[in-house]
Amino acid sequence: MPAPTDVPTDAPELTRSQLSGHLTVGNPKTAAAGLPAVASSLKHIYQRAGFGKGTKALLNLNQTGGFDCPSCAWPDPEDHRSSFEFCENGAKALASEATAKRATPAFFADHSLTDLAEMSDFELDQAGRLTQPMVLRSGSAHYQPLDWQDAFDLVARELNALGSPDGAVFYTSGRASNEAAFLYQLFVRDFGTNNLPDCSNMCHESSGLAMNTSVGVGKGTVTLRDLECADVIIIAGQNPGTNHPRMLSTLQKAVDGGTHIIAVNPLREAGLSGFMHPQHISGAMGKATALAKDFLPVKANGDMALFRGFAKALLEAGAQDEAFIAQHTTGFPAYKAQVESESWERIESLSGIAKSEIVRLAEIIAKRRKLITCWAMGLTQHHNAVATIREVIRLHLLIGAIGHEGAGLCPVRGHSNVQGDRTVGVFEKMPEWFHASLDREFSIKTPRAPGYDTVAAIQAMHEGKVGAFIALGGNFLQAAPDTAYTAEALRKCKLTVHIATKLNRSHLVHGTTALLLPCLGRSEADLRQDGEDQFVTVEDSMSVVHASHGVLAPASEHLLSETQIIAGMAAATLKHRSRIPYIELGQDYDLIRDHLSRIVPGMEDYNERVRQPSGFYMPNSARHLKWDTPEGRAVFHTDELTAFDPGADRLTLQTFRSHDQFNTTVYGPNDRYRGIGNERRVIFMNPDDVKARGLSPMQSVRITSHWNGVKREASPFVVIPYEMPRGCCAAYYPEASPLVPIDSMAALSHTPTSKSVAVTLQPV
Ligand SMILES: Nc1nc2c(c(=O)[nH]1)N[C@H]1C(S)=C(S)[C@@H](COP(=O)(O)OP(=O)(O)OC[C@H]3O[C@@H](n4cnc5c(=O)[nH]c(N)nc54)[C@H](O)[C@@H]3O)O[C@H]1N2
Ligand SMILES: Nc1nc2c(c(=O)[nH]1)N[C@H]1C(S)=C(S)[C@@H](COP(=O)(O)OP(=O)(O)OC[C@H]3O[C@@H](n4cnc5c(=O)[nH]c(N)nc54)[C@H](O)[C@@H]3O)O[C@H]1N2
Ligand SMILES: [Mo]
Repeated sequence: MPAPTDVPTDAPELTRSQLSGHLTVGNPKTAAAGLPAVASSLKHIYQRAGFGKGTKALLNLNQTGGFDCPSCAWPDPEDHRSSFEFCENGAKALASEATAKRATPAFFADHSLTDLAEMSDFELDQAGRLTQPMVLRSGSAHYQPLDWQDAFDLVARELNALGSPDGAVFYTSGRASNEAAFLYQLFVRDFGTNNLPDCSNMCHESSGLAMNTSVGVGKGTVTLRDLECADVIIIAGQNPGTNHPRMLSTLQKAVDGGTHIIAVNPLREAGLSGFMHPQHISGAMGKATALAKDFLPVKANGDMALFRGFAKALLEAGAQDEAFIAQHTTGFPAYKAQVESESWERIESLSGIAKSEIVRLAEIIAKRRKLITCWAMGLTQHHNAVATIREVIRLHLLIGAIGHEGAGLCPVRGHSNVQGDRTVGVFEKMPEWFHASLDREFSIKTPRAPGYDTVAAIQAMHEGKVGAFIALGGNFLQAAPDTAYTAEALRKCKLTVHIATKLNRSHLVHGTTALLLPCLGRSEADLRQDGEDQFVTVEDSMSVVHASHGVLAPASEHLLSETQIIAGMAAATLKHRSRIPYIELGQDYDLIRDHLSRIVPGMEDYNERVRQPSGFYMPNSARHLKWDTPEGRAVFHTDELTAFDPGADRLTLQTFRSHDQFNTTVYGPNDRYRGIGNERRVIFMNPDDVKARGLSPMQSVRITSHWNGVKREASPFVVIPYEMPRGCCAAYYPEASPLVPIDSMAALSHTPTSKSVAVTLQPV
């Protein structure tokens, strides 16, 4: 792979964001939600969608018979939904989809590609919902409207002109429904490739891999009910107040019932400290429930050391569950020896947490064995992510904290249906049983060679091996690492296609020809050709599959559902080469669910069971103490203890989310809980690191990242002193994504190391 050169990689046309000049800095909050969250929800929804539509939208959000929230994947309570079962950030996601603004053909006639490239990501999103299929032809300065059939024929021509089906890449973002995702992967495999990278490759891939190889399932093993009755909940590398706000009401219930919460995070995030339930009088009045009893300010990537410390303390106290270990696991003696030979000095220095603290908390864990660990991107996006998560799993195996009520593993998923997309086949390397099932069901022969994951896809595009890039949702350019490198990669394609609801920067950094195919959002009514209303299904972070019924009027009469768009592309591309009736499947989702009920174990009688008000639960072998590993047991792997070392005089940068964004969609310029107003180009640093570098608060700096001898730069960012361990710093994604090296990936999972970037700073 040709290495990127040491040029300023933050090319202005790729980010278009400058300092606002209006930055305000206040004290970080010590509790999340409360009335400001209610006020913010209502403001977003009524300003963007209008009063009538906004009210209808909110009353149907996460209700039985309504639609699933398009924001995060946190589950809905089964028995006690309030009529406002949503959070501030769910309301923002919905407001963004239900906006009254439209990016019509007239908008594109008024704005050339060059004009659009001048806009910020926020402004692009503010253009509103896409209304018609649009094409950017080679040499043209504008996107122009075209008919749906012409769009499908264009895709078909380009795909069929490729030398090999492997010359096409089909990306998926985790918002696609089970029905759309299933039809998509069916088309892709029928066409002849497994090139199905998805956002999961950048997200929880490390969790799936660690769990599959240790306990034989790639998903969480707990339910909401388990969380409510756990003795101890560890929340590591996750910021629920912003990214999974509905989790806070579950945590509040747990705390009310006596659960001890331990937060593990370099930053004291507001949602970890306290919660003001906006639907309870005391919460709305500003009275917070304290959530985490203990807060461990771990060093960046110090988690593996911390969890090994817990294991060491438990072993030293003889607190392991010998019966569980003997009956259910393999590999324990080697792991035990490894832990015993690890020194406390090294554990303390890598984690940044004192032995006395680790031992004190290990005693609490040992006494009260119902342990659940929740984690997200703070654990998955590091070089040693798989080993770190396996260390978490080993702690659970050591004390038998899995497979019984109130105990287990809880990777908190991101996108609302990212888990379901995997279940139904969006994966570049699905297991053989899935291929065999597909082949049997449709009398086809799907290819078996693994396809490209996200990073491999970008590298292949860069090498000129990819002619067509198709995206089912998402914002590939801004979500991927190494923005400039990814932009070069996309520009080498002959065709780039985006199935999308709203305009984003990936639509402006395009192949020779580009298509925008506008689809219905999840909140919108989806009618069959016979006029009957139909619904889609999704799977939440705790493996509950349920229906989602759109209720709002579609943003434009020209929109098709994602499933119909996929069917149109498939039928035009494969014509008589395939016997699969794509158009029929795209019209009637019950037919797709019938196929799924015969293909995916656990989805039997799908159509019937998903019509039950709360849906149904997908089976989870580890939850029932069945170990679907080659060893037939839960596995203690021996992973060497490591922590990222950025090098002398460098800091470890993490790229994370503000309170005002959903991934690459920026809702606004504020980060209320961290006290930041009107600016996204900030870098949070320990005050002593600011001083030691001769910098001062509010000063503008250029950030340079260092990897394999290559430098990448992004500028300017304003220095904000903030409480965190020395050696760490943090900036928002996607502004800081140009700094994440394409070839810096987690071992085994290939997840870009968005939370472990070695950086230096220079004043500008
Ligand atoms: N409103 C909103 N909701 C969202 C999203 C959104 O953008 N906006 N995104 C969705 C998606 S796709 C996902 S994957 C999730 C993401 O949810 P999170 O994983 O919560 O997202 P991040 O903002 O990346 O936050 C990572 C957290 O980990 C901490 N952290 C960083 N490095 C380390 C480390 O080395 N160790 C430890 N222990 N902690 C560390 C950070 O300080 C931060 O609190 O949220 C989903 N929900
Ligand atoms: N530096 C850095 N990079 C990261 C991360 C990080 O923490 N740091 N996090 C990573 C993670 S966890 C993830 S999951 C990825 C996210 O990567 P993606 O999923 O690719 O990105 P999103 O920003 O969620 O995609 C937003 C776009 O989706 C489209 N969209 C919205 N709703 C719909 C819909 O219903 N249907 C369709 N077809 N399109 C729709 C809109 O056009 C919108 O602009 O980013 C990753 N990138
Ligand atoms: Mo994610």
